[in-house]
Amino acid sequence: MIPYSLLYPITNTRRSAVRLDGLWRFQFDPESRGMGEKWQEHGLPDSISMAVPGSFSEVFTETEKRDYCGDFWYETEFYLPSDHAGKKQYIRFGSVTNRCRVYCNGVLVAEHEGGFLPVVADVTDVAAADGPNRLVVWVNNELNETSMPCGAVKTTRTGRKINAPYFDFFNFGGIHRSVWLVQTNPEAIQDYTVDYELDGEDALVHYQVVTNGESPVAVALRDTKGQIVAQAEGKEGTLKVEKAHLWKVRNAYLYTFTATVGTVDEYSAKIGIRTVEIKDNQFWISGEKVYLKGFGKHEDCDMLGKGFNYAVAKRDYECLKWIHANCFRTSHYPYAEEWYQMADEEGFLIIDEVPAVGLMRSFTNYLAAGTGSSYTGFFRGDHVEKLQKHHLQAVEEMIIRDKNHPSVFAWSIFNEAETTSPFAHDYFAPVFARARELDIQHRPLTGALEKSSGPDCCQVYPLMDFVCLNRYYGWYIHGGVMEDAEAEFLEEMDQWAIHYPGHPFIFTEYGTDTLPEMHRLPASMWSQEYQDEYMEMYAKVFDRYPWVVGELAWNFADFQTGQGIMRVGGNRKGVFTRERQPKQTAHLLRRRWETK
Ligand code: BDP
Repeated sequence: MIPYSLLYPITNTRRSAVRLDGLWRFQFDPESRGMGEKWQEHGLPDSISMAVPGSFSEVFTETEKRDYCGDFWYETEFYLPSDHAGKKQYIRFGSVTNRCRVYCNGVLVAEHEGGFLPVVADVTDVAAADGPNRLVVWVNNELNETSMPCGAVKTTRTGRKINAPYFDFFNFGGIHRSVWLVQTNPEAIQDYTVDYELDGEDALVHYQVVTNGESPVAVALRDTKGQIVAQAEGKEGTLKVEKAHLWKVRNAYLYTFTATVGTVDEYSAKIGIRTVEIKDNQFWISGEKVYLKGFGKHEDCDMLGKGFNYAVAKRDYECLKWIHANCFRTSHYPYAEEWYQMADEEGFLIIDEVPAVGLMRSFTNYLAAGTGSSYTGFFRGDHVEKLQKHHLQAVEEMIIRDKNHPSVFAWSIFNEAETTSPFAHDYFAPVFARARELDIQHRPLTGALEKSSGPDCCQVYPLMDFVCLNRYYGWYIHGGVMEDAEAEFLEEMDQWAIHYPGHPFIFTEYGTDTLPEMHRLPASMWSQEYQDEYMEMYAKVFDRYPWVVGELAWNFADFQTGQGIMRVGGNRKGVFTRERQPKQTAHLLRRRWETK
């Protein structure tokens, strides 16, 4: 069964969507008593208020609350719209991290594993017409080796559980994205898919609309002035657009695609007509060669944690435009859908990454990954089957959710997994195959490789259409000795040229932790000057190899991580600070990217 995530909620004359965001009730449940005491039925006995969307960790002032690991609960009430009779009602969460069970008036209506993709609950039969309806959500944020992302749970001497991630960002928990009450007719659109073909100046938009009934389907495409430019009938078909405006990088043109089902449903969304090709070792978007410039990002901000906020996203896009970026990777999980809508509109390219991070057993994974000493036998053991099941589920949910965004031009199947054993190949082959099967646009697939995944031993890059490298020569390796860093870097690049010719490569991570207040002459690690020298060295190496067709620096902004002797208030590799102000190197990248 395809996991339809109920299209992004919209309101029109046939369907409605109401945001349930705001202050919800919230309670920690360290002893996991709630279920036995039936909090799901009676409500939370001793709750406080909590912002939705938001991460609870980022608002508290006490260590135990910030680092809380275990079960926690949310509760709110909702009323059905007045015209609800004979309609279907759904509650849709953009995400709940890391897993949840949703109860409406005491009845279990949804269960979801994974914290970065939508959770949909059908509440039609349990929500009362005369409300209020009690919505209670059990959430758990414990990491393990079958969850996406992976990690473990440790217990302190006082018996307090804490998360021990195998990845380098704070494991923020909570309801991170908007919650909607969606109303549709019983017969409704479940999903739609578009694909493009260019025919001279014209474009063919091949479409499929999935409904749960037999009423006739009609589709129309409108230009930015609202004029219909093509129409068709049927659940599948082709729209011919004469003299099509193509969606181009940083020069987006969006049409409005509308599907109508008899008199019962209508769904509209913005689409961009564009093609994605790899030829001659390069990316071509809508027939134009594109060099990728930008960052790996995080959903991360002061006070919000991973909570989505329009103003923060808007600021990020303004910074991206200022620095002349054209691309980012949603490291290390699919972001809130609004990020993609904004990228569609601004003409940014996105490498959409599934939350497969930490597939390597290490509490300082970044160190193991950065230095290339990471083999831990991860893909052997009892956890693997379940992990792969969750991985496949996340790939399916991500592709179903994001496939129609013109900004999404590639899928990343993992970040820095342990790829050097044959077990890794056996693990990943079906996951890549499933992604290929699901995406009718056949977008290229990739994964981000850490240092150990070298050209001579990585078992997984042959599955990829282009290769993403995360490299830290000059930071984790030969930190402070730039000539050795450069020499070893060049040696590796020459090996890649021999082992995987004919494929484009991009850098999806390279960077140095840099304190905005620290200046040093001569440059030394952690200073603004060192970040500049490092970026200059990387630029020189990139420019030497014509098959390097993109540079996504690590990271767009400083971000929160767990505590550690190598983390000063988080990861400081941001080119911008966590407050989204430029470090010195932002100016250097801006100059380079203006003409690159
Ligand atoms: C890589 C990881 C990334 C880390 C980065 C770093 O992919 O999540 O934040 O290194 O060390 O290992 O900054």
